[in-house]
Amino acid sequence: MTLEIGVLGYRFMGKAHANAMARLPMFFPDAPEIERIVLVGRDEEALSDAADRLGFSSVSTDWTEVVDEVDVFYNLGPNHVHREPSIAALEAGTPVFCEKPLAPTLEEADEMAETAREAGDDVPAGCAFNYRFVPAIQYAKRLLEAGELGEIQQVRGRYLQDWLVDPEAPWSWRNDEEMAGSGALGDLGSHTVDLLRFLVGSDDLAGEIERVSGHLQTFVDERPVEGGDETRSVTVDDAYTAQLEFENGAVGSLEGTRVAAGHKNDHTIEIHGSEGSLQFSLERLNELEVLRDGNRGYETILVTDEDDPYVDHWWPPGHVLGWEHTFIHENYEFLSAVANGDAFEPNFDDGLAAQQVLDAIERSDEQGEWVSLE
Ligand code: SOE
Repeated sequence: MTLEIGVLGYRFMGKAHANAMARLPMFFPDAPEIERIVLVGRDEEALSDAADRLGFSSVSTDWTEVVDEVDVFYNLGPNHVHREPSIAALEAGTPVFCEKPLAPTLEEADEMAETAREAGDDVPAGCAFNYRFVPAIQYAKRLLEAGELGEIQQVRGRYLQDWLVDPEAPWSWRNDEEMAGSGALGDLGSHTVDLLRFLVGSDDLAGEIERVSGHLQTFVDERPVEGGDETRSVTVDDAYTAQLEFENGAVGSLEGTRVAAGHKNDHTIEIHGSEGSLQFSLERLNELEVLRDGNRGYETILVTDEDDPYVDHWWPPGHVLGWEHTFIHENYEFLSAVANGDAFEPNFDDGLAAQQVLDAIERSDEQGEWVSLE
């Protein structure tokens, strides 16, 4: 059976997912057969051009006509467009893959996760936290679950970018609270929170995040609108920091920013247990630094061996993978789950769980005190 796919959104994420879909039959022959049948957007001219480039056979400017016509619906639009089409698709029994953060607000994420639960496990609702599908992260998870780091005591996650360091960098929807929800917190922090939950969130490791103390900061309050003389207000954070406490008593710290000059896409995770440590950096994503067995220094594990996760689908050992592969891996897992009627993770409940942490960080900032998660 061929899965007919409809995708809303054709810019950055549209390109990343369309590229993944095009690569699947070449490198993952056991992936379900798919057809990119419709690309959805508002601007007809840009849409037709994108459909030609990204391999879609038709276009639509009305998502309501698409969500129940396709076998799978991808929601890759800006955050404020996540809720309505995703809910409509799930209510029509169509599996949904939605970009992160799941929604601009906790209320919307809650509603989306509830609809996904009602739709049931055979209608997968995935939240596209692509960094779970970096081979080194999956390798790290195996080590942690095998107990190789002992009891988890401390975690650290930071995600640094610099595309807003210039005060003249143009305004976009990512600077608007109504459309985005939050700034660096939601856009970057959602990834970091999800990775920490994925790696140490199980009951026999650190468990869930129980309370947080957060701080958000905006450095540039107005930005120029591209192609004109106007400016628009920035209503989200440029940077956030947070402290965490996990269920097992482990402590953690988070940081995310769009104004860290010199850092383009620097996502780092560090985990310390009673018997060892590990660290990962997206800028060296084929490597995992691990310290264990009482050694005094970190060992660099090159995650490009044939028995490493997904690598057998690609090149001979040592021929490195990149950022785009994370999308190919997540599309492979998600579409296989759809075809086989299996559950998929990260799902909308994972999207909601990340949103609960982000929301608590924002409330903590407003109230000036630690906030517990319910
Ligand atoms: C922001 O610049 C961004 O594109 C995020 O939206 C993505 O989720 C992240 O993977 C890369 O940075």
